[in-house]
Amino acid sequence: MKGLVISRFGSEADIELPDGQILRCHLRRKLENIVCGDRVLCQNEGDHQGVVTKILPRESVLERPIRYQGLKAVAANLDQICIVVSPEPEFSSLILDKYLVAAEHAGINALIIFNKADLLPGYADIPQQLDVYRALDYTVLLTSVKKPEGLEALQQSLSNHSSVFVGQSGVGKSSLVNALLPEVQAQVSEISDNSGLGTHTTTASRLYHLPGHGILIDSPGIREFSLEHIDKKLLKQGYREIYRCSEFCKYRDCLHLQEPGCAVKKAVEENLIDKGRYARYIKILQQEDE
Ligand SMILES: Nc1nc2c(ncn2[C@@H]2O[C@H](COP(=O)(O)OP(=O)(O)OP(=O)(O)O)[C@@H](O)[C@H]2O)c(=O)[nH]1
Ligand SMILES: [Mg+2]
Ligand SMILES: [Zn+2]
Repeated sequence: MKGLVISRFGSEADIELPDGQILRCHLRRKLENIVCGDRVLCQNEGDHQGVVTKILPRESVLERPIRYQGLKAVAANLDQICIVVSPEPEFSSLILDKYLVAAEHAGINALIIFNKADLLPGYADIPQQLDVYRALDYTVLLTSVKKPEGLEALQQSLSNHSSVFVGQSGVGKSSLVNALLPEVQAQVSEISDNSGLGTHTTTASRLYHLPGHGILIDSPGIREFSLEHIDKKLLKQGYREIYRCSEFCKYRDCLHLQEPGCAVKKAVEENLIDKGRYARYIKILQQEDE
């Protein structure tokens, strides 16, 4: 029978069956890469145990590279990637850009959620930094779980979509899930005083149903989001304004470094392309670490 992957841990997964029941299933070795949001075929083997026999074709998949392991799927069958950022842990345009590149690469619409808006105006420069993204037609929502603020607008943006929350550990992904779905009690914990970083509270992705139609997947935060799997030529497609402009470069394979007749460099000089975005594109291109 058909099922939907609700959660995945080690060699097992929780599968939601058409009648709403959750069946804990064993995963065969060759089906090891199943993730939240996957639609699968499974068999009930009795005793509240089942086995997944097949992954049905995916409409979309968000992937990220894991060091020494290669590409790993994060979630499947999404139509929206919600990148959650916050003032604490420290906001990083570079990390945001990397998620956006991954979203563009996967062909999935991205939504930027600036959470912990209650910590403004101490960090009033961040909404300004986000204006660059608004100008690129990304939707940016300001939310606060503590105040609370912006949660209705967020709910509206999520309804009728299949979304995943991604972002650094500690930005408040699970807190937002709890605020949106009061019957859910996802585990949440404080940011470490020493490092100012999140403590990797969520250890496995988990799929929730939203009221009406819509799916929301909470994912574990990551400290580093490298883009090693993205081909250099594809990277520029991940920067949508660079991609649009590259059509006017003299050379089709222009990487916008020092090539003659580069329309992107010209647009940067003329302030038509944001200097910060271009600098980060170059930084990722040259694979520099922060
Ligand atoms: N001030 C403030 N704190 C918040 C807000 N949302 C979440 N927090 C706090 O941020 C901390 C981390 O929240 P989590 O929801 O566990 O963060 P997460 O993104 O799920 O972290 P991981 O599961 O590790 O990826 C907790 O102490 C929350 O109470 C907010 O809107 N304002
Ligand atoms: Mg969490
Ligand atoms: Zn160029």
